[in-house]
Amino acid sequence: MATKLVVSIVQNDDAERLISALRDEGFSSTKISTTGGFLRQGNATILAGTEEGSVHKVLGIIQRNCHAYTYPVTPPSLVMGPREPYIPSTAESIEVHVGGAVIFVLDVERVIRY
Ligand code: 2BA
Repeated sequence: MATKLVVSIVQNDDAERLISALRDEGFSSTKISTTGGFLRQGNATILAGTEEGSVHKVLGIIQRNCHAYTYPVTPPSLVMGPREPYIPSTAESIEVHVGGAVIFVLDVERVIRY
């Protein structure tokens, strides 16, 4: 059966619980500490290699253990204008919705262990 790699980007607070839940269901995983390109906040990327037939189980575990949240972002209070800096009218904080998990399922060509 084909092997798949489930790459899930989750928030740090959910990562340990997710790894434990995967282990409890018999799935190996690797956690990488990563940083979101938009918010520039730390998050976690979990790699889980598994048989194609088990991908739905892995996705279910991720769904049950990862939660969406909103992150307040305050735009810069002073913005450079064409002539001089100015304070934008939307200086109050806005909320960015993040996750629960962003998941990519990849085909794996070969698995090699030395
Ligand atoms: P960040 O890049 O820090 O993005 C955090 C949240 O900010 C995103 O949540 C999304 O709601 C918002 N956002 C991202 N880029 C935006 C933009 N150009 N304009 C407006 N809002 C934007 P999620 O979509 O749930 O993504 C959570 C994290 O998953 C991301 O953190 C990033 O680390 C990763 N991610 C999401 N999509 C990705 C992709 N296509 N490729 C690689 N990593 C991705």
